[in-house]
Amino acid sequence: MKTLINYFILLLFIQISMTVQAQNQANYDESKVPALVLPDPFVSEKGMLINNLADWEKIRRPEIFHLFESVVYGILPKNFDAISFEKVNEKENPYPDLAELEEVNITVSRNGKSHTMRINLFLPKDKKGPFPVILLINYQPTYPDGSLVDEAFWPVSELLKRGYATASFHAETVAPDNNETYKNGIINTLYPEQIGMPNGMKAYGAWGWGSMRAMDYFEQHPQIDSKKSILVGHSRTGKAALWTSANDPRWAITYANESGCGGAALSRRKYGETVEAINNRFPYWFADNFKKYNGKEETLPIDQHMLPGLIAPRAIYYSSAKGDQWADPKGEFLGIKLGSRVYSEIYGKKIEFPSEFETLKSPIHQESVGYHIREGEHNLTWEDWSHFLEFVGKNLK
Ligand code: GTR
Repeated sequence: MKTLINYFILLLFIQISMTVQAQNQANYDESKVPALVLPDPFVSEKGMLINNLADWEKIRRPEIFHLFESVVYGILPKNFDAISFEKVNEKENPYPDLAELEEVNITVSRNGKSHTMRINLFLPKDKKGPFPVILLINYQPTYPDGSLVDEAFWPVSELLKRGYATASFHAETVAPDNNETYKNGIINTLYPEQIGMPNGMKAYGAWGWGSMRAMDYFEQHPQIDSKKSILVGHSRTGKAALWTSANDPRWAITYANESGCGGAALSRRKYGETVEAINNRFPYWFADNFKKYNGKEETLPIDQHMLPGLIAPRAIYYSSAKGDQWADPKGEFLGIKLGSRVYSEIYGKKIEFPSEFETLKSPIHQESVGYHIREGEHNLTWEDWSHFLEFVGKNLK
């Protein structure tokens, strides 16, 4: 036992020192950012100019989706044989006056095997549904005191008071956030054929799959207005939220807070966290193919400014923190600013982003696309939520 504990302490120590080393070696100097030559979202692989909805949806969107699936995130499998929902009663409801708590086991089977994941859903009490719902993909396995909610990160009571239902599931319930154990969830049980495939699913595919199963639950729930479903992720789960929504059109609004490298930020800027840094520290997040671009971001057939177009015309929101240079706030801003062109040029949304990042007035809330940057460090704070909720108020139709 003692040896095992020592082993985990050693692993933790190695992980922390790899992080510090990677962050210290990163480029934070704008003058060293390479001149950006980005792939064009509006030119097809055969060189055809894409400037209308039919060509976008029939030709270019599928091309871009396929590239993200094969070289960045890996497959998010959609097939299974059966799904069932069972309410359990294990934890105390932290909001007996404000909410009904539903702890739900979702069991999915495929090829004779099954996996059970858990979501926790709070429904406003003494208000009339059906309610819009906000799902947070949470990666804190359990809060230190064993509670279901940490208000500093997931402000459940504020959301309930504003008339939203809100739910979360822990990433661990479908794929542990760990290089040694990430397969010990749906990958081993339900989708073992994905193992070893260069474009096979890893943690992001699995976390996206979990979000889709939560949506399956919302869709059959009489107290939820599933057409008004909102998906939220911070950092690693912000990347997962974006990939989920690119796969699943049932999400009305998608919010990625400080999702950085492999999420909001342009990879070609090589500012802060790079493709190599993220693949070395988290080899189990993205498809194995992504590793081919370690140090060679300029050879990627896509860049992250092409990701919002996969979610369009549904609403999308990004945010950054000035103290979170590792996530490259300017790269995140450019990701959404350039990404919003599909919203305006193909879907006719009214969007005007400021041209300069350095002088922008935050928040920027446009039709279906929004962004803010705040002071402070890497975190999902009430300030982030409150800007986002204002955007939701304007865009949830
Ligand atoms: C960091 C990682 C980032 C981001 C972050 C987080 O260590 O480098 O890409 O995902 O973790 O999830 O908090």
